Amino acid sequence: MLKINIISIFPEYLKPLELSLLGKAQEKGLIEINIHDLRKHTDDVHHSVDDTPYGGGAGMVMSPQPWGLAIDEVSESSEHFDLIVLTPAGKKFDQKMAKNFASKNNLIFACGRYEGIDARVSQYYASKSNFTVYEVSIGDYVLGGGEVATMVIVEATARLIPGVLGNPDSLKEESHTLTNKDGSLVEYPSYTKPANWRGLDVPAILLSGNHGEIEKWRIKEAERRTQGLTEE
Ligand code: JBK
Repeated sequence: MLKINIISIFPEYLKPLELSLLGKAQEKGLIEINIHDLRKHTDDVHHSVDDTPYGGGAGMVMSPQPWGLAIDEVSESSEHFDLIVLTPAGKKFDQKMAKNFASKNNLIFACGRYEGIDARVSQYYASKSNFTVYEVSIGDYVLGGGEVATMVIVEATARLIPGVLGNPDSLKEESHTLTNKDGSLVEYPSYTKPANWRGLDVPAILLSGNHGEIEKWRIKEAERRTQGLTEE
């Protein structure tokens, strides 16, 4: 079973992970998600989690001590842990990374805020033999912190675990029709009833019953769409 621990200063931000698909997966015992408040691991009266950067500059940096205590607490067992640190400077998240995470037993997500987490946190856990550390970004834009990025990665990862999706055929489809030669996701246009809606017809080929021709048409349309997205 995949155990996911998420550490954040805004644990309530991650509540949506208890709903719908992922909530059901937890009820079924397919995954376990535990959300932790970083501030529980502060000792000062103000529960501060950040400080000014050495070397000067704008913004604040998250202190290593609470992160160390929080990560130690969720990794007490002798198992292997994959620590995922969300940062705009990380490696870009993709479907291949989701498949890798879905094959793991213990994921820990560290959601940074401010200007990031003291670099020694990644350095320290990367040096431990029972840890693999990944610095990951979901894209080149500025977020308030790693919480939403964590939700994206958890959703993309959990749905790849057998039994999480109601219909396992939707995973199969993705592995051929919806992936082009670069490994990018592509999707053909979909239609359902009625066959004519506000004067617009469903392409006749889809009503022909010729499955070979339908498949060819879908691949052609998917490729056309992918080009439309990449050309700008
Ligand atoms: C961004 O994962 N990210 O992409 C991310 C995490 C934390 C802050 C950010 O601005 N982009």
